[in-house]
Amino acid sequence: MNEKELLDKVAQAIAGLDFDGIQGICQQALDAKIPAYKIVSEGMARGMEIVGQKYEANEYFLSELIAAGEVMKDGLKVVQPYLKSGDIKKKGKIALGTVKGDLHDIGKNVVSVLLEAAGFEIVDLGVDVPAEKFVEAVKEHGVQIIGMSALLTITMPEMENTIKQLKQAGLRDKVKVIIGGAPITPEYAAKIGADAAARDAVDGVNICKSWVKA
Ligand code: B12
Repeated sequence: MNEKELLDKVAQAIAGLDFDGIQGICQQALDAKIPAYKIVSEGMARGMEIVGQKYEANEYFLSELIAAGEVMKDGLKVVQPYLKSGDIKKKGKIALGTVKGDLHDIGKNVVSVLLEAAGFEIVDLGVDVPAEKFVEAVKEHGVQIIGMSALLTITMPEMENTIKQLKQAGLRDKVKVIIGGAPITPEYAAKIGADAAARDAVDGVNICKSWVKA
């Protein structure tokens, strides 16, 4: 099986809720020397996207969504040890959270795994995170980057609110702000004064890496 077929198999194992098969397939992909990073970003994340589409098409319901998340966690147990970055020095600290009113965290968690693999230290603020908590993270943890996720159009304004509060606290110049989630566009990022919008997790990781290069 070639790389694409193996990555498809990983995606299908997640989309098909294959609890028994996922770890074996991940191991097979690792044995075939596919980078762990790719297994997560092009296999698992793709699988979760398919699950999202099935949910929207009423083929899957909440129980399947939860099950898919568990299958992904099982797969990560096999892949995660290989994700550990070679650098001992951490690249930087990032506070990640899903904004207030929004409970979607599957995408944020994929981003978190990949950022960690890229050498970043993650302060995961969880879901339903009010603006003040992001501000606190900058003060208390000295994070250099804030990553906000929103999947609902009605919670997108919370991103703008967070940026406003960062400005009010005099902290806006101390951090870079990246936003992501299905409804997020570069135009929206520019409008609310964020530094960047990520198309997907890999794009987000590359943007964060470019910020800490100097
Ligand atoms: C799973 C899901 C849920 C699950 C969430 C479980 C969980 N723990 O996350 C449950 C069932 C709980 C749920 C609830 C609701 N949901 Co919902 N949900 C989805 C669904 C099907 C998939 C989302 C997903 O996980 N995708 C897979 C991940 C991997 O993709 P992703 O999130 O886009 O993330 C990627 C990128 O966007 C990016 N990214 C994301 N965040 C960030 C952040 C940073 C910093 C960076 C760099 C990158 C990044 O990287 C990720 C990987 O590449 C979507 C539809 C869809 N197809 O998107 C609807 C969807 C988002 N939900 C929707 C709605 C309406 C709701 C509810 C209001 C439903 C209801 N009536 O109760 C509630 C709201 C609950 C709340 N307050 O948040 C709507 C939103 C409509 C809108 N435009 O606002 C959608 C679009 C479905 C639809 N078409 O109607 N939902």
